[in-house]
Amino acid sequence: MLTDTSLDTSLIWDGLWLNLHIATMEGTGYGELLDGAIATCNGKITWLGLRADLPTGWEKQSIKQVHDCRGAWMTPGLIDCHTHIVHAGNRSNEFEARLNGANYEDIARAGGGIISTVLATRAASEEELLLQSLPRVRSLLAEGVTTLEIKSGYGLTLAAESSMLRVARRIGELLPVTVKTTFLGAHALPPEYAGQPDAYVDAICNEMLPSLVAQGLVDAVDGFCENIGFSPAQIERVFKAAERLNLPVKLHAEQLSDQGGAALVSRFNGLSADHLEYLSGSGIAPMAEHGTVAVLLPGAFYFLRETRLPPVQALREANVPIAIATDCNPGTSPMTSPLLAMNLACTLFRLTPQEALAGVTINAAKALGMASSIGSLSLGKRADFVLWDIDRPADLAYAMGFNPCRATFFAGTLRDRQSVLSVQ
Ligand code: DI6
Ligand code: FE
Repeated sequence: MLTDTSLDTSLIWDGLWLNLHIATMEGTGYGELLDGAIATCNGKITWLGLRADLPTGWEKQSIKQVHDCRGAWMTPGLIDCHTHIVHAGNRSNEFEARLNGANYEDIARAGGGIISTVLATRAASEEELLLQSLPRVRSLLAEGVTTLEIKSGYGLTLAAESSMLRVARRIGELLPVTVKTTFLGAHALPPEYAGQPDAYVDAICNEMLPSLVAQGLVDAVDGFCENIGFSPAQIERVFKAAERLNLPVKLHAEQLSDQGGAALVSRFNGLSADHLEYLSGSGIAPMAEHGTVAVLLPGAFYFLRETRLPPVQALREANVPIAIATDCNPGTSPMTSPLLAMNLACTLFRLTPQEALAGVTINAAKALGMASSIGSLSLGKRADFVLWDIDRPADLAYAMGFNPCRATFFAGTLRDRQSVLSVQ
């Protein structure tokens, strides 16, 4: 008869990690297991606990790989739940021009702004887009990212949006990382539709989205609800089209002004409302009610030198989960470091280091609708995890520009640097 702690011999472990501390991100705080142990089988977590509680007799099992982690800390693989990482060119020229005194109009007249990225992205072949995007993705991977969301939105025609999304899918095939794609056709008004935003929204709803879905390129639908983007009524039409196709929605909401975007996306049971600097109380209650995650993007706040802070304390009080992402994009957040995003979330938004880590793990998983399979370390979840050379979890949010990632395991398998770097 087996006792509670003895090894169930029908259970085969193919990996075991010992001599480590684990931030499971389950339960309260970091869900710490000091001197913990974790075992996997077929890419999933099959045992997790204190080393002292390992089932007796485990040493007699033939385990393919036993990893001596020499005192490292383990966290779940990091999740970047909001990026525009596939795009061509960059806008450092505008950055420099602005710092030399140019104003918005000068830059627009010189063909700058978001449309310059649209034109560069349209002009690039898929191969070029991939080659330009891979180094940015590698930068995320070097800091332990195992799941990544990638938005379209710099194509704004069916052909160019599908190219962006195909490149996003290709990244997930070439590299050991899970990619979730998001159709962001309602990002900006393409020049061909100048003065006719509703006609463009018709094209999004009736032509672009259905075709992209038929090609298997869309996991979720997003929009930019703003004075300089699309109105709540236009976004609602896009969301209804998504709903007809059974796709989850999310929204760039309340970044520059309060448009009621967070309430709108919540009404559609949206996965997340993102940015939220101008969010008011009337948007928070619906988010709490519908389980819509608040995705904060401190890179854009920093780069735009925004001063209005997202209502972090009110979000906490309403129990709205808070995620953190890089928003990697060439215009407002040219950032490819989730660790820096964590640091900025703490210094600028006053998140705690624990909240920042939850923001790039369990709450980012919720923002992607994937919390049942990733985002924390618990039985049955995928064995995506990172080993860090740190003294305590707060080090991840504390340091600026230092990467203590020793190793990343994707579905239980070591993701060695060579395989990540050699992909062309
Ligand atoms: N909000 C932003 O900050 C970016 N997109 C969005 O919806 C800006 C993107 C760009 O300027 O290229
Ligand atoms: Fe964004």
